[in-house]
Amino acid sequence: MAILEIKVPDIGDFAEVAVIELLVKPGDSIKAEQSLLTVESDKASMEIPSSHAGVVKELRVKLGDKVAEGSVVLLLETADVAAVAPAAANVPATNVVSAPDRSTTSALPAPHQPTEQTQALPHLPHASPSVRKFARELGVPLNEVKGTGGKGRVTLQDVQAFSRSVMAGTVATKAITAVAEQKNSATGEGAAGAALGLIPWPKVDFAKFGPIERKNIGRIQKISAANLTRNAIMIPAVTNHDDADITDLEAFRVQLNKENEKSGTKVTMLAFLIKACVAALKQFPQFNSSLDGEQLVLKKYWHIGFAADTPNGLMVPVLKDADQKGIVQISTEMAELAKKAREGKLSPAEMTGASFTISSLGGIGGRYFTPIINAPEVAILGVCKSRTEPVWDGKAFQPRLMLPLSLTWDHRVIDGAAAARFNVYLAQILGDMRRVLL
Ligand code: CAO
Repeated sequence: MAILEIKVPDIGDFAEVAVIELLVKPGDSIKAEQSLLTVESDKASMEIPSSHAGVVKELRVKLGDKVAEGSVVLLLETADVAAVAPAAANVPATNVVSAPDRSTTSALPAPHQPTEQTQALPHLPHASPSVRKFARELGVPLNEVKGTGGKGRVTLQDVQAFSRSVMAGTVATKAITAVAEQKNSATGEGAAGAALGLIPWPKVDFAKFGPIERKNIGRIQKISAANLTRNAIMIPAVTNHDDADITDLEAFRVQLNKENEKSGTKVTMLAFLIKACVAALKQFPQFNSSLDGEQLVLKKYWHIGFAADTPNGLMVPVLKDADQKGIVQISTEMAELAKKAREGKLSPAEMTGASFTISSLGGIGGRYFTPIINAPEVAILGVCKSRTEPVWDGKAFQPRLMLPLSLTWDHRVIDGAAAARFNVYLAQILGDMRRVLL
């Protein structure tokens, strides 16, 4: 065992730099090359790595301290004394201060170059490399985050809080506002598109080409537009298409509706889809989650939103606890929620809390489409109209009723293989609903 002094290595042209972030504390076990602290000059910020693996015994610096090349930043207890070999370098950055088994020696940590040149990016606020990396991973525009650290430095907490506000819809980034303004503005006067480097929205005198009528855009449509724009821009979304053979399920549905004719409850394919989706969500829990900063929130409830076309625009009522309800109850509740949506009578509670959404155009038509994820959910299923198609069974083509499925998913949480598996599993369930019992 040896106690090493870990020192600030050669940091280039900077005479003195300030400690802005401590990345380890006494008692921490660290690996060689692990970052110990972040220092910052007025030109750059950089992380100081450890030359050895070991346990931090004592920190010799605190936030705000000024350090220079050779300053001791911490004492490290290491068993790695063999690695403390004399290095062919003129700046010892590590000294053994207590080495019962060996004589004093020194080693140079791996050279570490400044990782961020703020000089080259004059508009970027102060932030450590790890905070910049974190912001980049989340897609958070750092120059829009208000820093609460010293000299207005943006901290990890600032980035997390900003990201949460955007997800909650209380804050919009300039990029979102710009596109929303452009999309919301019938006249294209929203100049904020410039923030995205986009050319201005085309401004056309339509009356020059023929008669026109102007209508104000409704409140619900405006809200939807802002949300859809944010979700379309911020989520790296991909859509996988597949088909489910619902021949037997449709026969069962028709029979069920005959049986329930007197009660008046009509079961549509959407009720089965909700039930089948719950089974698939249980099988692939990441589809029933949300991103929250650095964490994934996996939900242990299955509340399914469904898009409803209403005279006022798109609404998404939420069928709560779909896992605990049977097909007939789901159908009844869905019909009530859809009616309320069309009458504009949904309460906020009936429109919130969804963990996954289905958008069914099955009653209308079409083959496939690419629905936009209803943030902060991470996936949405689009469904179109089923039709009878010739399906090869290995010997002959059979007429089968096929349902087109389009699953859009957030690539930050889900990957293509999982999405393909989700669709395959969902199609299996719809092919034989007995599988929900498994
Ligand atoms: N394939 C074939 N037929 C289908 C079907 C499908 N996938 N889904 C529904 N149908 C049939 C129903 O069985 C019903 O047939 P009958 O009239 O013969 O009984 C008919 O289509 C109409 O169904 P519906 O639309 O009334 O009922 P639903 O449960 O399927 O859907 C609701 C309810 C509220 C989701 C729907 O009315 C609606 O608003 N859909 C539009 C959703 C939308 O706008 N999505 C896009 C969002 S992105 O802008």
